[in-house]
Amino acid sequence: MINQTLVLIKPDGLKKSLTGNILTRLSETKLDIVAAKIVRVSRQLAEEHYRHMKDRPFYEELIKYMMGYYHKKKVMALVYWGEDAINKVRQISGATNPEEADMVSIRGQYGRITTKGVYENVIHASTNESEAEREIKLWFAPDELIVDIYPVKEVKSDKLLRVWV
Ligand code: IDP
Ligand code: MG
Repeated sequence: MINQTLVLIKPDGLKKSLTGNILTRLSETKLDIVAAKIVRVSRQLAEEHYRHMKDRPFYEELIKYMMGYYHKKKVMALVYWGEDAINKVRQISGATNPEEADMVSIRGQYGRITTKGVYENVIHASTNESEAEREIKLWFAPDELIVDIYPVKEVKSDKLLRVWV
């Protein structure tokens, strides 16, 4: 089944200069990248992304991690699309806990657990179709994807826009 999934290269992945390595590993899936950008993560975005983790003891540390506690406060967001995209990307990413992850998975290769107990696991990947839909819509606007994955509507807006001079 063809589906799509949100991938985030988390701040530790960027800080460790792993962007190229992670994208190379992901290219093994032979999936298509249909959207990509660098994002500065606000607290609001981090909290919305991880809203299902709110009751966990490590929640506050997790939010700080996603906002970036290194000077490189950014993540790379991508949408991968193709046959069984969600499972393929989860598979190559590895288990959540980098110590338990298969050593040749992305998290097994590059992740670590901090002394504060945060799983710095360098990559996020959606786990199922409804999570992927929620997350892709959270991180991307329709026009940032080169394919129309979900239905869109047109609205008139008098919002102030920044344009090139
Ligand atoms: P996932 O990223 O494999 O889908 P989730 O359970 O959705 O795993 O957790 C979201 C993120 O929260 C993980 O990627 C990891 O960074 C962090 N996390 C999850 N469980 C723990 C934990 O037990 N201790 C510390 N951090 C955790
Ligand atoms: Mg998850």
